Amino acid sequence: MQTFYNTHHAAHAGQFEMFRGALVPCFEVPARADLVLAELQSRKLGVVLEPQAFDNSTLARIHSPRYLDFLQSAWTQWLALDPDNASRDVLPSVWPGADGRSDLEPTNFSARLGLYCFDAGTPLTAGTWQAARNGADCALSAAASVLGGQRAAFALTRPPGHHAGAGYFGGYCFINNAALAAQYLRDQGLDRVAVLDVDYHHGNGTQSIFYERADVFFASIHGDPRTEYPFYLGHADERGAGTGLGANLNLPLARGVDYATWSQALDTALSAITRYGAQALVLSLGVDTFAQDPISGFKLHSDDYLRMGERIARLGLPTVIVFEGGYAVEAVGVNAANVLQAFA
Ligand code: SP5
Ligand code: ZN
Repeated sequence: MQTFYNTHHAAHAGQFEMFRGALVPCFEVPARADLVLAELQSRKLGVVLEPQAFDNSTLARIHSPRYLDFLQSAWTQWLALDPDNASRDVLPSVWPGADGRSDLEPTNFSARLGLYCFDAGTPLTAGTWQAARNGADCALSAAASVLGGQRAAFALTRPPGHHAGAGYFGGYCFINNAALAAQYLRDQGLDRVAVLDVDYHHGNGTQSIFYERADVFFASIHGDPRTEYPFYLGHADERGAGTGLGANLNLPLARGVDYATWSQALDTALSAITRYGAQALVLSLGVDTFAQDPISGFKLHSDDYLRMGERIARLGLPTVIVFEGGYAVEAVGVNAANVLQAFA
């Protein structure tokens, strides 16, 4: 399998995220991607490639121009407030809320920041744009590889992407890599594409991007949003809207479930994708479903990722695999590589 590795990923290295009134060290750290790469190399799983460079207009197929402008210039604006900001990450402290206007862009940087993100857990740093932008190239290159006839390709990148919407970041995500890959498959001529999101957290960004569209089916298996992040989206009654009605499938599960239960939801998702008639699959591969994950609540074990990979491969679809979450750093390489090995 071809792996498109983001050689710039470590340019994004947040220091702290807000948790219960305190700044705690980030869970989403550069070592995550390095350890997946090391595991792929030690197992000699396929070939590691540099991505091709795609134009910004490809990113604008998913993200709003004003959001991309903000993301690209945010660090410079942050430094303009105070040169001492160079040693501090950007974190928001104010949001428009349900009744504030988001059609107007405030002049104040902090106010604009709140328009473009939804949590205080996602530090933006000096290298965030560079890392996320190169990650988009990895996802698009993996999609191009699959269009070129490869059975599967892997975008090994961070920061992750599935919480990022058309116009906002959050949940450690800035650019929605899976959505970009799915859109690219559509733009290059496939009529029906499915995104399967197996990260522990609901892929609210991906869902929102495709919610009113019938040409991209979104299925997600995740912790029940009544208790789990990102809380405000991911319920079973969210089935799509307008022409997209029926093209969104959420399978929330209670904290604590193991692979026996989880895999039943996987079967449900895969059957729905088959019924939908997808011509290609984008897999948002988070391995934060692992029992030892420090911020999640499912109980999957390392061997379960082999079964997961086998089962998804049996769908028989050309598949773009995009790396998302997984924070048990010492196991993230083994778990992700298990999915890929079993798939290949
Ligand atoms: C891509 C992805 O997996 N994003 C997840 C974002 C989760 N952010 C909220 C984390 C809440 C951390 N709770 C800490 C509990 C530690 N005991
Ligand atoms: Zn996650």
